Amino acid sequence: MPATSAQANDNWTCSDDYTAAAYGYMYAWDYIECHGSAMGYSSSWDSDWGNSSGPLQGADTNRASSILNKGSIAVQFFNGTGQDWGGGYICLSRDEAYASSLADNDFTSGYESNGAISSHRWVTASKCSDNSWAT
Ligand SMILES: [Ca+2]
Repeated sequence: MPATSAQANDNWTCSDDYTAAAYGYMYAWDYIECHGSAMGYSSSWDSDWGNSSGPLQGADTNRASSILNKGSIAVQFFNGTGQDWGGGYICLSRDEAYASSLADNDFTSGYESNGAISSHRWVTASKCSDNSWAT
């Protein structure tokens, strides 16, 4: 685990983080259960969590263990990078709100999504209808 500035008062649950989250944003944490400070958050998209531009950068790629959606539509998270938005993905709908442990969720390609997300974008729910979450 990389060193983080985890907040002492942060509980091992995503529900309080969801309450505190800003409307219109998705968040990602390197710990499960939305623990500590979010490593990144975004109201837009980012086609590469490992480059030096956009809301998620550098060491953020291949690191997320929990994610949260407080936007108005679904968030699609990809194993790969690039604006072709290809390859395996997972989706987090508005109603699902958060996934507390990505270890329980595989990309559509079959690979485990925990520690493997590298990009994201917002999409309508119909583009993400084939995902069910084990929270
Ligand atoms: Ca980026």
